[in-house]
Amino acid sequence: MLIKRPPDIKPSEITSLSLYLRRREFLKDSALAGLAIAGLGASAPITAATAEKLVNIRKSPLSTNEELTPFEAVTNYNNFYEFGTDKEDPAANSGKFKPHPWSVQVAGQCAKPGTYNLEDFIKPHALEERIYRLRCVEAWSMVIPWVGIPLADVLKRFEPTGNAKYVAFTTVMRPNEMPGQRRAVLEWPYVEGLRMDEAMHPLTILAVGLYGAVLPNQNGAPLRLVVPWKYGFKGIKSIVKIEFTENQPPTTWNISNGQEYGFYSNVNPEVDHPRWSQGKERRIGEFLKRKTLMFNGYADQVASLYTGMDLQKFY
Ligand SMILES: Nc1nc2c(c(=O)[nH]1)N[C@H]1C(S)=C(S)[C@@H](COP(=O)(O)O)O[C@H]1N2
Ligand SMILES: [Mo]
Repeated sequence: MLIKRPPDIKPSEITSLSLYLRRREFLKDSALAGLAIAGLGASAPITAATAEKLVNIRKSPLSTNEELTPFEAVTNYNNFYEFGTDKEDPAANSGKFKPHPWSVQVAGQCAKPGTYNLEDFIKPHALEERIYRLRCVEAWSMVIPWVGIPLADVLKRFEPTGNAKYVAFTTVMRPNEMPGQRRAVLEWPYVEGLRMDEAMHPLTILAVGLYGAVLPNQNGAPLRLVVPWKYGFKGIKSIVKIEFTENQPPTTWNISNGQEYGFYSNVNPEVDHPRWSQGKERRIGEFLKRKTLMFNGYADQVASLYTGMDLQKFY
């Protein structure tokens, strides 16, 4: 998450792409769609048109109605250090990664620990589209149409016990497929965690897709966390383990640099990162910065989770 260079997507590129995507949306249901997309394909990003579509997705009332960040930006400007530290690296280096078949180990304080196939706990008919802002600690943001299910619905099925106070998540460890893991830029595997009430909050989802299609590898295929009121780094990708714990679990960025990254990681314009302000953000594709909102704009829904906590201390 270190800033290495200014974000490098030109607004002009995004505008033309946005038009392309709207055109696709318009054509989708017509008999000519396949032909039209094939025709556009020569100059357009191939992934937008070819990503495997998900079906029967419900629209969620919890979505923001802000303008979407184009598919091209969402899938080519990524943080996924397992594939390299530059924003273009995940798209360039994740082609060999195999997200199928996939299983997730469930462990710790629950009645039903075990190893579950992805299909066992992500029921296709339960999929929802949730359009959320993603606010990175580097002070850029996007609006992404995620496809997923509430994390609470998944967790409840494992019957957490009264001792389950936190949920810990672990990313897959596959240095053969993830070139970034061959270098010690972070401690591998990547780990993250939430307090139980944060994990069970209706805004917290496990995502399996975006833009109506399965998650591209660079966005965390086949399963990643999305917590819209927290900085992007809480959104751990390619999850292989979920563990209910009594104690607060370690988190990768806190291990890496505890002065700069805390466990809570709530988007908070009033608590600066030690090296830069969190007061403003650049929405990818926009020229002028906008003010960062408390809890990334979700204060009405989540502020009560932190009543009585000193948010300077619990950053
Ligand atoms: N396993 C893993 N998960 C990760 C990261 C990572 O490096 N490894 N980066 C995080 C950061 S810093 C951000 S901002 C988001 C970016 O998600 P996106 O690339 O889908 O936009 O993923 C988060 N999840
Ligand atoms: Mo980030």
